[in-house]
Amino acid sequence: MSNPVADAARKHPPPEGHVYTYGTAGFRTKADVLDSVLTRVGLIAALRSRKLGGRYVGVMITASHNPPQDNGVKLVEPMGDMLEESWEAISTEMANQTSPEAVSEYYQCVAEEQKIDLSKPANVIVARDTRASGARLLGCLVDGLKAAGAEYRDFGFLTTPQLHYMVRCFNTADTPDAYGVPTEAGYYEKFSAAFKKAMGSNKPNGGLTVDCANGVGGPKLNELIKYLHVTETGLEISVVNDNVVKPEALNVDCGADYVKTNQRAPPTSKTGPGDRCCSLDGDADRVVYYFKDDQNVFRLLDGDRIATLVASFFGDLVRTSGLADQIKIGVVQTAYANGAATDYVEKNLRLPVTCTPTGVKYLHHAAQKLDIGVYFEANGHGTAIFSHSTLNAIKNYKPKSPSEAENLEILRACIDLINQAVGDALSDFLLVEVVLAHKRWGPQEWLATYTDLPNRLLKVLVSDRTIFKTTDAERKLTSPEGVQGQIDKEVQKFRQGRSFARASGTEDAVRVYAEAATKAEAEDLARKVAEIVK
Ligand code: NG1
Ligand code: ZN
Repeated sequence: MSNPVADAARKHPPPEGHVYTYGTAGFRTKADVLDSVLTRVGLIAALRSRKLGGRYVGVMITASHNPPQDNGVKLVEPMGDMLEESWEAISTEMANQTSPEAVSEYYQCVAEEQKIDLSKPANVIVARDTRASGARLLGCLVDGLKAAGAEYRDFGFLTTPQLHYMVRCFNTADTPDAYGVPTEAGYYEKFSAAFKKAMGSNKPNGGLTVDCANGVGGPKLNELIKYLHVTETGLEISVVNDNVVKPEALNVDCGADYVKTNQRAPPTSKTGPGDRCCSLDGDADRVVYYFKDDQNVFRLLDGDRIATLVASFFGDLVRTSGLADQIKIGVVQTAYANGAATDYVEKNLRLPVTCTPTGVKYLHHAAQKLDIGVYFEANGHGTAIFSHSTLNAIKNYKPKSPSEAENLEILRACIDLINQAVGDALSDFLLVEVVLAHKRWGPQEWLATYTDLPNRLLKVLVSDRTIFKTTDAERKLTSPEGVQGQIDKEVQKFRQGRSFARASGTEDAVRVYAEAATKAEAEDLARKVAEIVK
């Protein structure tokens, strides 16, 4: 009897002895060991869609900010959320089946356990970033999708957030919650129209340079710019590092991760003092801002800064539109948020802060509990989301004065400007531009809101990172025994010291973060803690 699932698995056998894990960013590793994983992800995507009654699920092939020779794949739920946790485990188990027969058996077993009717339709939307390995991996994925009898649409190159957008659009089409037109043009039209409305009569102060990490964000931003009409909005954007013809240049000496980790501008940067710059990562779901001050010193405005800027703006808008007693705003951060940012939100903005483990899905879930949840990782990954009742309150509110009406219009436009499916670097930087224009702020005024505590992030190679277990939103180690005690002892010796260590979910390493009163102390504390975990 023919067995297309086993046949597909046979065509793409796994390398011997490799163990795969569906981590915080899906499967991610060297591209040359991913063929078998992609085929199996095709099978899982079909199962997941069938489990959800044939709703569209997404598959994105990307390794984000990681080096050009890496790649990865992640699944997207119908509303654009990250894959449900129990299915992460199913995906991991599927990826680690070795023989074709075992793959086919496991496929049947999931169908049975999950009560999935395999004869029902499955719908999958696929896209990839610009990595050289993407085309080959797409082929492997399609073999899995076809073997499972799924209908699929391949959107070619998209940013990760564009793929999330498409998935949400397809699933909400012809409903009152219709998210947008599920085409690339639909995406550009939606966000550019919202940007123009949110800007109102305000004009940006000077141009913006966007570093696209030589990734898929480059061509997509160039496309978006055509819809933004600089003559209308006054936003002059210069796009740099948008070379996708040379895939080996991806994320190399440029991009959001380079800027955040090295705390410096890409070496190719040619901007002058006070010029606003931002950097996207390789799949354009992260953005960080920066500029050179009058002394030519590099100044970073990272994800924490974007969160504080956006939260304070929404706070103002909610108040000035007359909705303050109906809508509460909160900020969600991870342990990597700068202590000064947390302090600023709690003490100056007087908003509650929730701390979650690393990984957007945790932040997203925490933000879903708030009326307006602003969540950003320090590395620039994030967005703001609005609860259903908040959206209704904003939609139905009858303004009591022309000024309330004007602010309400801006608030409504901001909701459309934010990609609520997932953090989106393109939509996020447009929102930042809106806020700066409304506040009539340059980067210097933004920076002046609070002073970051000096900090240092180190990557420590250990023989087995799985022994590092944490609690308290990853801020304390419970294993190996005794290590946390040693860290605490070290931290106490430093003024304004804070440090923690956790196993990375995307790389084979332990990350150590430290902050303290001075740069030298932060570096010293990070090194001491790194010695402890080594
Ligand atoms: P890991 O490798 O688990 O630290 C990194 C980032 C996360 C998140 C994921 C997914 C840091 C310290 N960690 O996770 O914030 O963005 O990658 O891309 O930046
Ligand atoms: Zn990314």
